[in-house]
Amino acid sequence: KFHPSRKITLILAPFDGGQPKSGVEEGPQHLLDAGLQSQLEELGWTTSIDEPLKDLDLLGLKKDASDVHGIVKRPNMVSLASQRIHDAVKTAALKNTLPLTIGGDHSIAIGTVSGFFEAQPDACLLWIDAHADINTISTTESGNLHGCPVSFVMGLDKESWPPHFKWLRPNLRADRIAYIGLRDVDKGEKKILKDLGITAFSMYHVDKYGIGKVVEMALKAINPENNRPVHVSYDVDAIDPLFVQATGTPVKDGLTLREGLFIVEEVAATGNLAALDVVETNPSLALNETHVLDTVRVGCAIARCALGETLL
Ligand code: EXY
Ligand code: MN
Ligand code: MN
Ligand code: MN
Repeated sequence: KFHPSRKITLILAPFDGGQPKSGVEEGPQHLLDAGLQSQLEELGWTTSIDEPLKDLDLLGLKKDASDVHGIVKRPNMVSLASQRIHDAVKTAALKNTLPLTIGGDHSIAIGTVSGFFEAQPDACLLWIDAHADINTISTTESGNLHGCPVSFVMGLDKESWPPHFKWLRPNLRADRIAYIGLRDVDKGEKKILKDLGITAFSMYHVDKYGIGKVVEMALKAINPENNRPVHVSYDVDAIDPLFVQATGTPVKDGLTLREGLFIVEEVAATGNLAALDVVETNPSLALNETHVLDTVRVGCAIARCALGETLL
């Protein structure tokens, strides 16, 4: 429904500033090397590539020891990168192409979500993750901004924001986001989810209702008339580490690979997918080459299933 012309802007976000482990910035190149672009073209999409971080001195920014705000690490680096990504996603969406952003760590969603919702204010967001990524500047215990993107785009605890984020206009409402796959949620995050009444399906709910019902309930909550553009922000750690080993914060007892792909197959079937992020593949955290290939293949499969690949 939203992309009859089937054009994708592939936005590369080789970014690791939202967390401490190097290697996640190599994710985009690995997915490209695995043939992502031709796989999407095979499905009938035209693709073009945008590299919004290309002329940012990421290595230099990473070395800047003064880039801290209390316990929060690298607010300047994360802000600069997310602003570039915000502009790229917004521009892609306004050109009637589907922004597919490849990370990189999940802090880049500060840019993808805020940018997409500026272009499509009626959109809704499905966040697929083992984690809720909704810590605020006050609740974060790690100081890693990849645990905080949702709180930024919702404007939570804005008084405490590092000054670098002045450019950011929060535009995500609590009734427009639903989570699937949660199983490692901090105490402070649980309180936020509860207080704001955010729709969240943990692995408990997947076990209780089955993935089919969970996806149905999640979409019903954020898109009751089935007429809103849907942004899916997909953290590969939602899927069990049996299938996805090469990621920075793996959590056991996750989605099976089929459950993980089914979620995006269902979104694809609604015809409403309008933006997609695939984040947190970190090839250097694998124990062997098979693990790297497995994880990278899962990243590509998520994109293909979201963009129309079917089993039959
Ligand atoms: N909740 C923890 C934190 O805030 O540090 C862990 C966050 C991990 C975030 C990963 C990418 O989804
Ligand atoms: Mn995440
Ligand atoms: Mn803007
Ligand atoms: Mn995660």
